[in-house]
Amino acid sequence: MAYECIIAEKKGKVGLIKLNRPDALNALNSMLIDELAQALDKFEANDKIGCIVVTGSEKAFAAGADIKEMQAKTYMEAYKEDFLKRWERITHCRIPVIAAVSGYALGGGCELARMCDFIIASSSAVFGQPEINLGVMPGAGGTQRLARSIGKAKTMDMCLTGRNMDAEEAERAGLVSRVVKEGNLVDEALKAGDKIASLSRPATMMAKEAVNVAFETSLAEGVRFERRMFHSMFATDDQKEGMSAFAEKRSANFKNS
Ligand code: DAK
Repeated sequence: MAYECIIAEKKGKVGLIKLNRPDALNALNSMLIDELAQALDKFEANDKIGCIVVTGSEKAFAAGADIKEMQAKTYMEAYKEDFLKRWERITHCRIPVIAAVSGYALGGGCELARMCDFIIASSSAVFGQPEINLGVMPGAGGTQRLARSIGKAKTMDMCLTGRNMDAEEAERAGLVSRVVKEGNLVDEALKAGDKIASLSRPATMMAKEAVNVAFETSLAEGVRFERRMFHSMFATDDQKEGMSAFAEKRSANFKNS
């Protein structure tokens, strides 16, 4: 399917989504967010796809929600149309999603990257929540998800001063899982995606679900949930295959069942 604001393509077992509004530094307008949701729906429904990579351009992952689109909105318009309602679609994706970030990831761009399961950044990546400079505040999880990644001090610093963080600081702070050379970003993210997609799809889905429970519940409840999930894996063919393959010194051939 042809999109206007994104490019979506299959790379083997990985779904690659490129945000594509170069003239606006990939500012996230409603059309882009809708198209992103549609592409996620399609990849998720395809059981041959085991992982999704979301990326932008070298200059910008995304410079935020589209300021020009929202500038003149009234409260009633925003409320009635439930403005920006599809933003969280990515957080409901059950298969793993990697953000591959180069250049600016600001405002909603930083929040969108953080909604993915993990972030691989190029050395040129810049993260920030500059909404305060516009007379507003983060609205897509910046004050909440960011605080869970990098703690109160850095979240307050970013949200209150609007200062940006470079890739090195973002990795040190725990926002980013790894930093790679500029130019290698998409290849490295696809390599990580390929590895995930070569594994048992139910196992990666369950591992993702269990990690996410850590952010919603107490430690005791989370550990109990993890143990029950682990028990349920003995009902899968992939557990039998993975463990037999290890014992027989061969590679596993997972069937996603
Ligand atoms: N929106 C619209 N257009 C943008 C944009 C944005 N966020 N960022 C850049 N552009 C456009 C510029 O207007 C310019 O367009 P033309 O003038 O050429 O037509 C073009 O992209 C190139 O930008 P610059 O000329 O400014 O490029 P520079 O290299 O000089 O500067 C920059 C790059 C990233 C430092 C600068 O563009 C910048 O400061 N951009 C704005 C960054 C920002 O403030 N972002 C936060 C936006 S507010 C919610 C969901 C999401 C949100 C809230 C609620 N819910 C679910 C409730 C999110 C809010 C935000 O993200």
